[in-house]
Order: sequence, then C-alpha cells, then structure tokens
Amino acid sequence: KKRVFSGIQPTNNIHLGNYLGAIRNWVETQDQYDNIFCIVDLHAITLPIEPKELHSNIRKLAALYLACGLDLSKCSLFVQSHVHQHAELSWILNCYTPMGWLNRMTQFKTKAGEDMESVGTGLYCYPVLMAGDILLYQTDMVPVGDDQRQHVELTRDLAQRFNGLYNKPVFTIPKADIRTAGARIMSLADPTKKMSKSDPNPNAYITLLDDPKTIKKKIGRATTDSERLVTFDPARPGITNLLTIYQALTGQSQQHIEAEFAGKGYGDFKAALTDCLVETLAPIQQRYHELISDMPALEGVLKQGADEVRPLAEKTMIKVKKAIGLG
Ligand code: AQP
Repeated sequence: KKRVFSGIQPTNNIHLGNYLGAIRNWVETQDQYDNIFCIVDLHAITLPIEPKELHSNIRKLAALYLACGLDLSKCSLFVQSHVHQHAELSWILNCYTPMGWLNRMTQFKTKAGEDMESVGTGLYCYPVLMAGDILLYQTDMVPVGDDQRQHVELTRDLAQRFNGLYNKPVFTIPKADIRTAGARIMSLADPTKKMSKSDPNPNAYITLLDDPKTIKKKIGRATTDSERLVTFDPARPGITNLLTIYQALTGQSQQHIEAEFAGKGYGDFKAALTDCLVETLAPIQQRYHELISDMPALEGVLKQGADEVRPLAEKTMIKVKKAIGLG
C-alpha cells in the first residue's frame, strides 16, 4: 500500500478550511493507504503561543481528528514532538536547503509580514521541518490544501537533491494530493484571503466546534456583494466562496446548486448553508465531547501512535546518517 502522511498545527481550533482541504480527504481514502497523521506541534511554536493553550490545543486536535472519522485501525496518529527524529532530520535538511529556495516561500512572507527583524528563524525554516516530517516516513502522498502546494514541491526538490548528491535513493519522492473541492476555502470576512486559524477576526472562520448560533451569525455576516445573484462568479469572491463551501459539503454540481437557488436571494442561500453546516458538524461535535472527556484514553492513543511510527523514523535516520557519514 502507498504511504500517506499529513498533519495540522495545533495553533487554534481547526476550521472548515482545514476540514474540507485536509481531514475530510484523509478520512475518505484511509482504507486505500497506509496512513500516518501527525499533530505538528513543533510547527506551532514558529509563532508565539501560550504554553497552556498549546498543551490543550494538542489534545483538542487529537480528539477532533478522531471525531472527524480517522480510524485507528487504519492509521497511526501521533504528536510530532514525541518523535525526536523530526527535529533531528530537520537540522540535517537545513544544511542542504539553499536560502534562495526558502526566500521564495510565500507563506513565510505572509506570516512574517513587516516583522522581518524580530520574527523567529523557525518560521523561515518551517518548510524544511515539514519536508523532514514527510521524508522521515518514506511518504508517497501528502493530502493537503492548495496553500501547502509550494511546501510539498520544496520537499520533492530537497529529496531529489539529497538523493542525487549521495547517489542513493535515501528518500522516497512524495507527491501532493490536492483535491479540487474544498482545496482553498477563503476568509468569510475578506474572501480574497484564505481562511486561517490565526486570523485575528473570529468571524473570518467557522471552527469545527462552533455552535449553531455562532454558525448562523458568522454566515449571516459573511461578506457578499450587492448583486443578490446566487451564482458562481470569480468576480464576486464572497458569494462564490460560500457556494464553494456549500458545494464541498453537499457534493452537488455548480449547475445543480445554481438551479436550486435560481430566483432566490442571499438570505435563502445563507439559511440553507447554515443548516448544512450545522448538520455536518453536529455528529463531529458530539463525538468530540465524548473523546475529550476521557483524557487518559486520548493520551494513550497518542503514546501508541508515537510508538508505532518511531521505528519507521529511525530507519530513515540510519539511512540518512550513513549516506552523509555521520554516526
Ligand atoms: N483555507 C483553507 N482551505 C483549504 N485547506 C486549508 N488548509 C489550511 N487552510 C485552508 C489545509 O489545512 C491543513 C492544515 O494546515 P496547517 O494547520 O498546517 O497550517 P496552515 O495551512 O497555515 O493553516 P491555517 O489554518 O492558516 O493555520 P495558521 O493560521 O495557524 O497558519 C493543510 O493541509 C492546509 O493546506
């Protein structure tokens, strides 16, 4: 079976973009592959975060992974910092990554903003840590949202460079697996920006734990335009984003959805979208609350996951060190 690896940062409650762009796809194909899913906490410290919040986010994210349908008989689920080989490979790969490659990464530019002097170098090296995460497990496929395409490309380049340099197939060359529906969900407040966990405006995103009242409020306030036509139209990114969410949730075609709302206004459409979201999230939330209330069981799952993947990670580290002449 092909190996799949992916992860999410425990930076905040995860949102609809993380669900539609990533987790839902992991769940859909978990029968076909050999799956490893990670809570990438070392990535979460690339920007400041409160210790208590990080600790609690890690557990919440583990519970959400399971609540969304990941099945422990089909995948390993673990926390990145529990397997020290991630940090170790990251350092080694840093030594093989040209600065020019990292200078081209758009996520760093967006996240660092104007703060180039004081932002941590970890944020700059984030793509190398991510490359290490993927390469440690000899991954074939990386199911992610569209925003991670560039980082997976860098991972491929780095693996090819390393293999070429030592003339040995030390790393499997991975491929990004980016589905079309839901690959890029935009902010509800500013539909020209992607939906992001770290957006300071909570109305910009819907988290998987939002209650029906909050969902109704956020969808009600979501930016649209003055046209009042419920159609997919790139020139009107607000309504198009909401329609894209509706399409990803219902699995219906654009024509079908446009026909459903022909002659109706934004109010009718927003009410239908709210119902659809509430219906999708209710079972996830119910399962989440059960899982999060049994912390010892959840901690046990994470320990077991780390124990399962550690030997795979170590096997790659031995190959890497041998190629370089370390150890
Ligand atoms: N808006 C999005 N639409 C579709 N997919 C998305 N993903 C993120 N945002 C969207 C996918 O979710 C997975 C996990 O992302 P991450 O936590 O590793 O980091 P990120 O991509 O930086 O996501 P956020 O929400 O913007 O987090 P913060 O604000 O903490 O940086 C990835 O597969 C990603 O593609």
